[in-house]
Amino acid sequence: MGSHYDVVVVGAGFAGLYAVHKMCDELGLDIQAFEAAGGVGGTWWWNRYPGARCDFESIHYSYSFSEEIQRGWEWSERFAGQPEILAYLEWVADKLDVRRAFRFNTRVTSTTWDDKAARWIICTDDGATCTARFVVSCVGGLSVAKEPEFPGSETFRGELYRTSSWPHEPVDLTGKRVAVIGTGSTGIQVIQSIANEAAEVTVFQRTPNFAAPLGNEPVDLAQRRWNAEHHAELRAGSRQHMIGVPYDPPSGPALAATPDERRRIFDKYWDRGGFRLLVSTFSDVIFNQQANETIAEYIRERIRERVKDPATAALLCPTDHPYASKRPPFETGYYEAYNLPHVHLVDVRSAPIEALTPIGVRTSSKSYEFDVIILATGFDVFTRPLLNLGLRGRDGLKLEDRWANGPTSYLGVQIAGFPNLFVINGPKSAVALYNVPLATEDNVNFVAAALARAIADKTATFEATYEAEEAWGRLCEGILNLTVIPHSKGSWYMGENIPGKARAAYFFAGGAPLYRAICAEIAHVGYGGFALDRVSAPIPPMVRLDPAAALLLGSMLARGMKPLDELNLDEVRAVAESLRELQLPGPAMRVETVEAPRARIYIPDRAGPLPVIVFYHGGGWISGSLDLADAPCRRLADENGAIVVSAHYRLAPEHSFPAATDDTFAALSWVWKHVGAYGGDPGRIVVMGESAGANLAAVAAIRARDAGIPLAGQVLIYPPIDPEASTASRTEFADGPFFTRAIGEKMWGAYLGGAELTALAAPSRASSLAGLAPALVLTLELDMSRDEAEDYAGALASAGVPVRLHRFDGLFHGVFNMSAFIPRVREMYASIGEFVATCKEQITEVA
Ligand code: N01
Repeated sequence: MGSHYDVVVVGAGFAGLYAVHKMCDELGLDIQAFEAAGGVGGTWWWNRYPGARCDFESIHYSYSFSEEIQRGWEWSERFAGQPEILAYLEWVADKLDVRRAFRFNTRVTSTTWDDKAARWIICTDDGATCTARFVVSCVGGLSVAKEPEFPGSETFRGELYRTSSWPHEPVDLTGKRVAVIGTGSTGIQVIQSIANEAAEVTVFQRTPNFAAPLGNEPVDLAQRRWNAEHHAELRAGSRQHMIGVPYDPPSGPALAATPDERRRIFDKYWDRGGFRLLVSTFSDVIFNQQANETIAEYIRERIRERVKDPATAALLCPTDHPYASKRPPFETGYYEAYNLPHVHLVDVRSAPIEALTPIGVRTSSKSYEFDVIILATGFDVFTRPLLNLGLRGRDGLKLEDRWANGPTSYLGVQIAGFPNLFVINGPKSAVALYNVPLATEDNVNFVAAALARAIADKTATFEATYEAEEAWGRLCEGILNLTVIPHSKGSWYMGENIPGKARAAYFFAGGAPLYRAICAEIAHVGYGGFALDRVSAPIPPMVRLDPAAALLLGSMLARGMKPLDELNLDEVRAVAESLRELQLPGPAMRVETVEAPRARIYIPDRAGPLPVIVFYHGGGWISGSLDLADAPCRRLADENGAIVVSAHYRLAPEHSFPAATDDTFAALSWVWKHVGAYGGDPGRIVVMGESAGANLAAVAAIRARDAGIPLAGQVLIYPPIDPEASTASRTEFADGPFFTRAIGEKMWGAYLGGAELTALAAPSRASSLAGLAPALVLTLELDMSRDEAEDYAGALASAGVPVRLHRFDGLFHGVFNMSAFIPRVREMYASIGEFVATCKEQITEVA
């Protein structure tokens, strides 16, 4: 068998060039790289069709890993055309001297895992075979054209071109009758570019697209200077942004804006060009169909303004899918092309193309004659390029069989059953909605670190586990289902552009910052979810997140949220108050305030006497306020038909232990005596708290028992119970998500202020828990205080207290205050509602 390498890399696009550089020059590995094309460039080598250009600005759509490369190249246009991008990649390849690793014009035909040798056997179309310990696929997602569905292409007597394998020699269209089939990003670029060159252009459109202006222009000297001076901050901004470009954040929800405000914002970003229209306008357009319709109608209006013939304009206006549910295309004079007398639009939705004929195109209603036909019908995205490598994994497992029901992967980087195969920007990676060069660098860096680890540890096999793949697949699908994307029809986003291809989540739509944070966590915990020499590390918490919680965390990361434990006291307090923006607004109702003890009393408009909830806000005893608890208390009052008393308590460190427990118990005592005057039933008081407030509620329940105050129940929403608890969840979720062990320890420290730990701070230390009010304990899977709370529920049950324990999967500490963004918080309210309703009855033990 031929030669033996450490790594085989396949592909010489953005990913392949950087991967070879990283692995050869930084890891010192012995590499063979293959490329089917005759040179470097990947997609930019193949797609030479007229008008091909990028639609992320070139200063962002370029490598960031090398200061020298970044500073050494100057872009002539904001959005460079294909020749310039190709020239850039050729220049980079020379600078890095990576061409020597490649065999060009060589296609990989089979890639087979040899379990005994723990190596891949790679065969190429030149008849050669080699082996490698690792294979790194850099074949790209949009690199295999979709097979045309219509017969007869071989019979056409004119010139037939596919955009994705456009000739290297110039194609002269002057004086010719040209057909363009397809109006995706590619078709749109072709049509606007050839409209003035060909004698006639006939566009066959099946689905109109929402195209918005690209905003391309030459980059002048002043702009170049400015770009050079601001590279570092532009790149930092890009890495922080959901799609990897430093664009403005959106202005809140479209549905909260007036029509005039919406118009102003849409106009602003329409004029500025590119993806800004999607990402800098309104936060809800990608998540909410009604909000989406506001931007969709805006684009339709602009199309109608630009296209003179109303019937043509109507045909060009999409009505069957939400904006951005298909990958949005960008244009320069596309719609104006249809005002030219020799540009015609044919609707092939109503009369589909049946065949290409010797003279042109035949639809179900008519035959057309052409000199040239251009196919811009898209790609078999993500899966086909990998399937074409002829992959067979462990025990001869064929990738086709593994993916019979749609692609699976962990992070888009590995596929279970295919050890030591790494994929850059594979299916279920973040690349589809992430500036490609940066997405590529992130993936290559992750893979290079994994290889370095495997090599250092002499690990023979490095592979994703099936469980991790499943968890990742659930997260990808769950996030996608929160967006309007699944409402598209025929989009490559969902695999629907290829007849017979599985409809699935083909990519991770949680945004670049979250994707990067997840990858970092996975690496940090020793490659959680991967098996090294078949020994697997647990799937890290962030992969197990509820999709909505994941998205929220992603948007916090995008806004530059620092870890809570790195914040000072004022910052922690500001973060706690800012959580109000994440809450669903509470219903309007009568609210009274009392000053001693300080409290707000929420009084629903119902006939009393009503059950009573005494609520203590969270905030780690050092932050939070009655304002933070306002919306939840309104909702609790409304949903439970209860008087809710939201009790103020003094905060640490200014007022350390026992100030908070004394205040909260004093409030409870006051409620017991006075709530009748507000329509409450003192015989049906439930004490309730969230987080640190739940700790105070648990202690108040003990003090109430000891003082002879009857309680109907206690609701402890993810309570911290004991600062010295030594539990598995404390270790597993020490780094979050969101709430960390370090901030928990700081909060406990501030609260106790050096005081001796007693049952008044740690309720599990009470000499007896017998006789306490029935309890509902709500815990969260991904919360470090989970186990101590569940242990406390167990201790209550052992002491004969009726207990309900309800654990919520995928959620992290603090979510009770995030109801507007995490729909499943509703389930917490429902659980509380059921408990409060039965508080006077016998509660069965479920702990
Ligand atoms: O492919 P597409 P693309 N009869 O799948 C039509 C990237 N890109 O090559 O929508 C008639 O979007 C099909 O119609 P329908 C970018 O990510 C980027 O244009 O299925 N029509 C559609 O109109 C982009 O999303 C840039 O009804 C048929 C078109 O062909 C991705 O590549 C530039 C048909 C295919 O559109 C793919 O874009 C170019 C049939 N039988 C591409 N079959 C940049 O600017 C298909 N169609 C960076």
